[in-house]
Amino acid sequence: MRGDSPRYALGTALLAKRTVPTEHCGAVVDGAVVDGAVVDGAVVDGAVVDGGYSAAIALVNVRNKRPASPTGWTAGSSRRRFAVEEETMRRRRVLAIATIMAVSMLGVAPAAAAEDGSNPAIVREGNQWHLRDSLSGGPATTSFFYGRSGDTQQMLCDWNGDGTQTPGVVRMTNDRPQWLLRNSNSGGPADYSFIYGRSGDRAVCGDWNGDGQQTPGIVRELDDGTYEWHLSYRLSGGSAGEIGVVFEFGQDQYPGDLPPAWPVVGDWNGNGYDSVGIVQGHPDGEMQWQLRDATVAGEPDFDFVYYDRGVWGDHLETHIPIVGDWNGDGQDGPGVIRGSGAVSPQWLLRDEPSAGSADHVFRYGRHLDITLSWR
Ligand SMILES: [Ca+2]
Ligand SMILES: [Ca+2]
Ligand SMILES: [Ca+2]
Ligand SMILES: [Ca+2]
Repeated sequence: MRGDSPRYALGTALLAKRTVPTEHCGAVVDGAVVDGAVVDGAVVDGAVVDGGYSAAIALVNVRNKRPASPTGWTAGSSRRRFAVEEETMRRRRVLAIATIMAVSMLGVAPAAAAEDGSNPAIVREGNQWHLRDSLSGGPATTSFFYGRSGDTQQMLCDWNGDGTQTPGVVRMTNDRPQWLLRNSNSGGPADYSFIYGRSGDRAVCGDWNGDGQQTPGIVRELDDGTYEWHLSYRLSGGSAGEIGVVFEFGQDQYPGDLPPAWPVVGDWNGNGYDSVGIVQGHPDGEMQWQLRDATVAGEPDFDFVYYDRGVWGDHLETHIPIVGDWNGDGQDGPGVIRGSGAVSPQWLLRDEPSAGSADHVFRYGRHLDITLSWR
């Protein structure tokens, strides 16, 4: 398969032109080949970008680590010094070209907003973010590192109201959940950092008040399986009553058993306000969605089964709910991501919040990736 890959072939050709010491060449070639994703990429969508990213980093590392001048060339005639400088410049040019080519060819594109509806995103090993800009399998269109592998929760929301959803993570700090939110789809420091919630809470985010800015929420399971929702209007900590609303909605009918009832949030009626819901897995394999349009206690506005072939308590095959506005009409719909160890997870997405068949089906990511939507 390697010989079929233009990425590998051109990367090798470019790298072979360079005259850096052998061990540095080896590092780059190892990066290009081992992570070069020809093997991974053929099996699992999205892996190609890993290779691009690693190769690009490897090139940068080589440039940084390379000795300032080759041994034996440090002293000599002006002609020799000129030769050293020219050689250095030539290497820099080749390295720059190789880096640019590796970055552009291997798919490490600058962060860009998705234009239409929601699209797939995955987080691998807790802090490797891969975003794709269409409802289809293939390489990621934006990849970056954010957070730490030990962070407990990952999400994508529009924290600053500019129309683009960007990462947020929750990290346990002194047994309290620390929220670290960033305004761009790239690596770097958090733009907002605060403590919110308790250990054991599940984190969500949404635009609860319709102002275009998405803010945190937490879901706390009470002793009887009832879910208590705390929705905040601010990007800061504070007591529940001061910064938002608190109410109960939904109940895990089989508390302590697998699968759990998953909390979900979305704009089910397309009015610009996000609200709440739960997805209850049942022993017969049905996934029941109970969604409410208001952020107060009450009966579900939608109650339907979407996907009836879930596998109860089977650790080898997972069925994880996902929510997104897949067709870009302003209304969120349900989805199920079906995964098992051997193949790339299958995304089964539906436009309407109702029972029926999937409108969008594709494979993206790897088993045990965290699956998210973004726009
Ligand atoms: Ca934003
Ligand atoms: Ca808001
Ligand atoms: Ca709504
Ligand atoms: Ca929609």
